[in-house]
Parts: sequence; C-alpha cells; structure tokens
Amino acid sequence: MAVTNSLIEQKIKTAEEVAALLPRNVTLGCSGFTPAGYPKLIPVAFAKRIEEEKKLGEEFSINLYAGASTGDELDGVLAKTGALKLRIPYQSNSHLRNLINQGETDFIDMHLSHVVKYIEHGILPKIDAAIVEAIDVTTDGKIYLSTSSGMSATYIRNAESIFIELTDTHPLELKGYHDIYLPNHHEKGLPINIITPSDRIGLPYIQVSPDKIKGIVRSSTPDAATVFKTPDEDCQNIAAHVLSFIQHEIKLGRIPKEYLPFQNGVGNIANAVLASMAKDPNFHSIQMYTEVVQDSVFDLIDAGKLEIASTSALTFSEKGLKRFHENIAEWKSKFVIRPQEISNHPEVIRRMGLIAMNTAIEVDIYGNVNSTHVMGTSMMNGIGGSGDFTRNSHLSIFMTPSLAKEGNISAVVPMVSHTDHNEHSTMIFVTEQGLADLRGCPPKKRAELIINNCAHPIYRDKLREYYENALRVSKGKHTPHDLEKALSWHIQFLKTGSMK
Ligand code: 0RQ
Repeated sequence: MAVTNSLIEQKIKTAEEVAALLPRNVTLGCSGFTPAGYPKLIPVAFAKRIEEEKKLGEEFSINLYAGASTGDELDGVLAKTGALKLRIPYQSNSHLRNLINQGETDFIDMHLSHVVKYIEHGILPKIDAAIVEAIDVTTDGKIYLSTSSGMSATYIRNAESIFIELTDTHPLELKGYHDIYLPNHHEKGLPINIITPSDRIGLPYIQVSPDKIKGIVRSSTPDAATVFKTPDEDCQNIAAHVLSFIQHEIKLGRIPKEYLPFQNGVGNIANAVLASMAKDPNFHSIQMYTEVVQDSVFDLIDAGKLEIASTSALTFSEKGLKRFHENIAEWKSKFVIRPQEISNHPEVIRRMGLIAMNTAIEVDIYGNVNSTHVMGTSMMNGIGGSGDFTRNSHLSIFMTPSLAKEGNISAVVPMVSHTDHNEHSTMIFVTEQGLADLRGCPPKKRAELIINNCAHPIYRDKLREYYENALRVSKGKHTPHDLEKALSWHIQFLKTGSMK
C-alpha cells in the first residue's frame, strides 16, 4: 500500500506540475547510481515540456549531476532534448555518450569521492533543484532513499528546492539499509569512524526542513533492470587467475587468511570473480566494501559466504530484485548503503586495506591503464570509482580480456592512448592469458611480464618487436619508448579497423 501522511498529501503534485516549476536554465542534482534509485517521471515530464516550449522559441540549458550512471528516463530523455549542457561525474547512456563524443555536451569525468567537495566548495554551478527517489518521507522531513545513496544527501543539502519521487516499487523494509553520514568539509577533518564494512556511523534517512520540499510525485515505475550475461570462458579464466593469486598471497602472509574486504567493479568480469569465489572451497566468509552490488552477490549468499556488503547502490536484474524483495527483512544485516563519498573514501579504503578489482579498456607495457577513452578520444563511461579504489587499496587488480572487437584490438598496447591509472598506482594485471604481478618491478621487467603473461599470442611478437626497437632507439633507457611509434597501433586501427 502507498505510504501517506499529512506532509505527503500537502506536497503531492503531478510530474508535469513539478516540471513546470523548473527554471529554463537549471542545475539539477539527482539521485541514482549505476542505474539504481534515479528519478524517472519528473525528467520525462521536463523533457516533454522542453520539446513543447522549444517549438515556441524558448531555450533551455541543463546541468545534470547524479551519483553515477542513471537510466534512460533521466540521462536518455534529457540528452535527447538537446538542452543538456553539462553532466557529472559518470554516465553510461548511449544517447548521452554520443552527445559527449560529438562535443555537444560537456562531461566532467571525476573520481566519485571528489564530487562532494566540488559541490560544497562551490567549484561547480550551484544546484537549483534536487530530485530524488525515496520510499518514504515523514511529516518532520525524514527522507528514506530507495536503492542507491550516491550523491543524494549532498545534493539535497545544497539545493534551493527539493522534489521527491515517492516510489512504491520497493517494500518499506528497505528502511534501515542506508547509513547516511557526510563529513563537514568546512571544518578540520575528524576521522571517519569506519573500521570494518559493517560499521554504521550515520542515520537511515536524510533529515531536511519540510519547507524545502516543494513537491512530491508518486511513482510506480521501477528502475530499468540491469541485464547480466552468463560469464564466458575468458571471464572464467580471468576469475580463476585472480582467485589463485589471492590464495598465493595468503600463503605468503601478505593477505590474512580471513582475507581483506573486496571491492569489485561493474560488469561481467567482476560478476565472474564473485561467482567463482562462491564456488571455490578455498574461499569462505567474504566481506565487501564496494560501490555497486550486483546479482553475483546472491551466489555468495547462496553459498553461505557473504558476511556483509557495504555499497552505494544495489543494482539488480529483474530476477535479482525480486529475490532481494523476498528476503529484504532477513538480509538487512547483510547490506549497508552509503553515500559515495563514504563508500569511496580514500581514508576508509586505505584503513581497511581493500582488495580492489576493476576493469580496464587497455593497458600498456609499463602498467598504465586507460579505463575511459576508446582510441584516446571517445568517452566510454568515466573513471567512476576505479581511481578511488586503485590508488588507495592494499592490493589493486586490473582485469580485461586480452582482445577486443573480434581480435582487431589488443588490450595490451605499447602506450595507452589515455591514462586514468598510472604505473605508480597499478599493481596486478590479469587477462584470460595469465597474470602479471608488477609490484616491485622496474619498467623493463614490467614490460617483459605484461607482454609474456597478459598479451594475446597474436599480438605478443608485435609487442616484443616494439619493445626491442624502443630499447634501441629510445634516448632514455629507463622507460624505453619509440615516440614515433608509441601510438601507431591506435592510428593503424583508426585507419584500417585493425591493430593486426
Ligand atoms: O564495446 O559495447 O560496443 O561491445 O568496450 O567492454 O568487454 O563489455 O566490458 O562492460 O566490463 O566495460 C572498462 C568500459 C569495461 C568498464 C569498461 C569495448 C568493448 C565493448 C565494453 P561494445 P566489455 P565492460 C565501478 C568501477 C571504468 C569505471 C570503473 C568501465 C565495451 O568497466 O567503464 O571501473 N570502467 N568503475 O568491445 C576499444 C579497447 C576496448 C574496447 C573494450 N581496448 N578498445 N573498445 N572495448 N576494450 C563502477 C563505477 O564506478 C560507478
């Protein structure tokens, strides 16, 4: 049954009524993270209003801030209006991506843990309206968020007006999953008191003055369900290398035998690693301190191995969400949903000593990683939290299949065409071919390990040829490169459609 109380009844509006209140030049701070818990009705109504008023000659300009990526009913519809001028800090919508890569929409690709300060210190344009999805709002202004926390607390705190999409797509037992805590950036920092992933230091809701809430729209529209593929052979091989490496580190005493908490990125490789952990008898109680939890967490729960998963979003498939709803009361002790500043906070990540596992687009022979730009210039999704975790974890693992686009692209290249994570932060590389542990290795040793262990055999000789030539012609012999040829693989691909 839909929640109600005097405040909700007093503030209730249609999505069209809220859309009519938004300024034509507007900065929106929206809920939503990968894509969970984002508003759906107000953005669609706003896009409709824009289309109608544009015909009458009105102009619109939107800056859109969210936690991370959202669904088509937010990013997609606003992108299609042509009014989207700026988006931060991460996205994965194809319409928006096209606009960004055509140079029509500006995109600031940010470490997710940095967004809060940029907002609170006024570095980015001020937020006119926060639009957040919630499951309940109390008469005294307690907002209970839905399946993501992301940036919502900060956007609400800094917005002129607050609009809420009150969803009935989740049971009210979701209350209590969130732990909302934000450090005060204007004061000398106090420690963030999280020692283990299950620690709770905040409140299960966001407290606001009810006066700031200018409209509440009822919604029965679910999040666009994420679709997960069954892990293919490459993903399974990558997972097997990762798992045996972790066991090896345990034997050497570098990881305690009860492990360290895991962070893992989004996508099929990340899911394959967790699914393999669930099956592997060497792995028992697992703790996660991560930013996104996906369906693979159910494998750990089914195997009786999940102790706790701390995250900024629960991003499930349709089937996964159904399962979550069926067990929502029982699983409250298994999940904590945190603001992204806390899920991705360097201090907490470093203190807990995480094992971070993220995916690369390409890596180079010296261990630099490109996670964001295809052929150096086209934005894929963004750095997201991968930098927060890579730089600060106890162990950082980058995973990628060694080939892309039917073998026409080698994921191991002489020099990355864009750098997100540099050789000073990266440690372990894994492809389906094998694993390279670059810790403690000088550049020439790194090149040898990456080429021999990670590159696909069809590109190995070509990489060796590049490297040996670089050794001869490079002026500096510390990190040898042939600068005339360092990006020639990308140039060849752009001209011919293949790096072969
Ligand atoms: O293209 O969609 O046209 O088929 O990139 O690649 O193999 O499906 O892998 O979905 O896991 O994405 C790095 C993009 C990997 C992602 C990246 C093409 C490939 C395919 C996608 P198609 P896959 P995934 C947690 C942590 C950065 C942020 C991050 C990402 C498409 O993991 O965005 O880690 N990471 N955040 O064909 C050209 C190459 C390529 C290539 C792959 N070398 N050149 N195209 N592709 N390699 C989440 C958050 O932070 C919120």
